[in-house]
Amino acid sequence: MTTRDIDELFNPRGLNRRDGSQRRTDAWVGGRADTWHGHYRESPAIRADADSRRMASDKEYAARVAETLRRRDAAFLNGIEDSTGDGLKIEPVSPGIGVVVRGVDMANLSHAEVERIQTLLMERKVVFFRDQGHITREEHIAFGRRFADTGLAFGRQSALAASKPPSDYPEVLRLYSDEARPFAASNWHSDVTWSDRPPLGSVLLARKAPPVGGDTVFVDCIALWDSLNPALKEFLEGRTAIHGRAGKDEVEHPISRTHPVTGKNALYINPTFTNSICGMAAADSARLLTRLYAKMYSTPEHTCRFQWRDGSVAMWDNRSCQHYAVADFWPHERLMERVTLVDASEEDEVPFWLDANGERHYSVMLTTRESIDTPLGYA
Ligand SMILES: O=C(O)CCC(=O)C(=O)O
Ligand SMILES: [Fe+2]
Repeated sequence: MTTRDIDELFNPRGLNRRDGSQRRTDAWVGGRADTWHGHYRESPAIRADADSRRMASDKEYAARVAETLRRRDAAFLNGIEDSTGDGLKIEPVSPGIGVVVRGVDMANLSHAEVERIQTLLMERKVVFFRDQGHITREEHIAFGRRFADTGLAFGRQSALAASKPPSDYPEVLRLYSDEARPFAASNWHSDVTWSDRPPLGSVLLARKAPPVGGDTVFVDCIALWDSLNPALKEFLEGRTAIHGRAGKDEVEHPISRTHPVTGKNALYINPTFTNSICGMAAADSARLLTRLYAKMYSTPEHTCRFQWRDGSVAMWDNRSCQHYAVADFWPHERLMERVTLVDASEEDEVPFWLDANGERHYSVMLTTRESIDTPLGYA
């Protein structure tokens, strides 16, 4: 595919199309500017594993998908109680990503609850709990260990933790901001993609939520991958991008990352850590990344937004979603504590793309692991 072909894929359509009478000079590709006439089916179709383009032309097929979605959403909206009778109530935050699970005490989880939460995490990419302010740091860590191993701030990378003042809980990352120390991770990212072993996920607890603002937004990267034009998917599949700092902590990750549990592919680039697409001229890579980001971060259909209260928790799958902490709450205090989850096996922990023959193509660290001693930011 040539650069021209790629440009064509991103050309505005519908109301925003370029024609003789209407000459847009921007390169906007987000929102619905690159839309096609069936776009309103796109996000629902992804949830049903359906083909939105076929839905546009095949009415019977579309009706079957509609039925599937009605049933699925009704089940969710009823806050279904599991057949195992675990008494958990679930409440979707959006149709595709995010779910609040009620009736959980993180300090006291049954085996069935762990399994249910794990399943929900795989399906919904981020799971929220309320009213967990009572849990101790030990219990926070112990909760994480029901699902995976726990790491330090950067997952397997211990460097920063080692440089911090010793604490009784090196596994608990404290994120504090107030008037004098304003801070928010207000940049789209998935954690630690400058490493070849980014953490599997995190369990973030609001010890003190601001009275207003400071929400966190999550975006579903599997839906983002699915929503790309098929020709662009084909172009990107098997390609890699460089993340990190030149000569310091550079790693080559697949752009389409296959999830080790669900087998689904996620769009695995982010403007915080990704530098360039391999095998493309710098200008072409920059242009394509910019367009992909514009699409990724301006499609609210694939996002959910969580409003924190004291004791609220977000547990995310770092392989299938990205997040952004909204920096609108200054001068208020916001204190978050995070336990970082890592895979037990390096085989699953190192990102990979699974090709059609079932072969895994792993990320490659371009600098030595030791050179990650001074990581990029905290995220
Ligand atoms: O503060 C937040 O809401 C998110 C912070 C963050 O990016 C992280 O913990 O990885
Ligand atoms: Fe983060």
